[in-house]
Amino acid sequence: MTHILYGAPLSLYSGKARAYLDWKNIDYREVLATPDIHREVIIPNVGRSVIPVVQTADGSILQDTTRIIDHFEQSEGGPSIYPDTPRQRLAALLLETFGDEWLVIPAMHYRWNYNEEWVYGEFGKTAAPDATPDEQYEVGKKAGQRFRGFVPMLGISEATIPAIEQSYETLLADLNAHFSEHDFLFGSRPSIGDYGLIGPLYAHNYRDPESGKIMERLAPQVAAWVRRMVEVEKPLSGTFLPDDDIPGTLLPILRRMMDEQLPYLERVSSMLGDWLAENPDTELPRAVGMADFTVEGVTGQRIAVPFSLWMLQRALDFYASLEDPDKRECDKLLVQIGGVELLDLSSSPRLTFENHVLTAV
Ligand SMILES: N[C@@H](CCC(=O)N[C@@H](CS)C(=O)NCC(=O)O)C(=O)O
Repeated sequence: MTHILYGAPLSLYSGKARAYLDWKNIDYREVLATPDIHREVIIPNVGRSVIPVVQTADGSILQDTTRIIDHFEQSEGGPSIYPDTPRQRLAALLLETFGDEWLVIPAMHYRWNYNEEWVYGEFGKTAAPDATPDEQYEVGKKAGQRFRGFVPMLGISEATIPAIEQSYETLLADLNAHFSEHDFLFGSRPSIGDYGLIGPLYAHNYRDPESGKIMERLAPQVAAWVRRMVEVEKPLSGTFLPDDDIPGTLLPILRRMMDEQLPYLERVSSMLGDWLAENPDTELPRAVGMADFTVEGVTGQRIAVPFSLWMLQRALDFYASLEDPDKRECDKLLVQIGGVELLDLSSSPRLTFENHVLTAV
């Protein structure tokens, strides 16, 4: 029996998992996550409706792309998407957090403000694969409402949209410059950072037609990188750059993360601390309130998501595991990207993510 990926073509995190499984040359088949699959497989095993989910050949259920990736990194061995060297590995983990937890803002903005009618059809193709296009549109309109409802919660509003677009277009220009020189973030092999970025940059910002046109027009090298990521020609191949090199073209991208996402993560950390003090022994909610965030000088409010801190904790744990000389090298990188305060977040409430549940310990 092979492994099964329950996912969908329009799903951000399914794209991340699929691209990784293909590069890792995993023997799997993808099954569309229809309402029946949610009811019969996903909800009973994971406790909520979420994709992607992997059922391994021995029947274990994996949810969350990071968990899925780490499972196969361990079980398969072989070439790894985690660089061995300190600066590259830290930067890769940070960029996974940036892609997974921050670029969902431009992803959802462009999807819902430029592709709304089209995407209802896509929701319908997942919810009712055998229906006619008209029926799919109607079914999809209902199914998509839940996701449309996330848009304001993510901080996407009339006031913030011009800043979100300015930020995204500059990010595209920065990534375009990088991918003009390198196949992937750290050389000729994709890293965990590439997989973080591919979620939003494939399913939403490349595959959604209007968003894809914007990417092709402004950043053709980014579109070419998306194709390299999702149409895997040489699994398990390539190398990371020698000497733990962080190409200069990555610095503006890391700086953007520190400028935009880090202050937000600091607020979420402090709000989580307050929430835990007031709600001892209570299961963590998905959001612990609304937090300010600022993009290109414009401030909005978005849900304060503790899960984002769990993603960051992976990078901080890696830093903490390093010996002093390697830490000093990473410190220099953090100075270069304006991210020294990142290390203060190591005193953030500690989180675990076990059995599909996020818990403060
Ligand atoms: N961090 C998770 C996120 C999974 C996720 O949010 N998936 C989306 C679809 S791409 C979903 O099912 N959202 C519905 C929900 O969470 O309520 C991962 O990496 O797998």
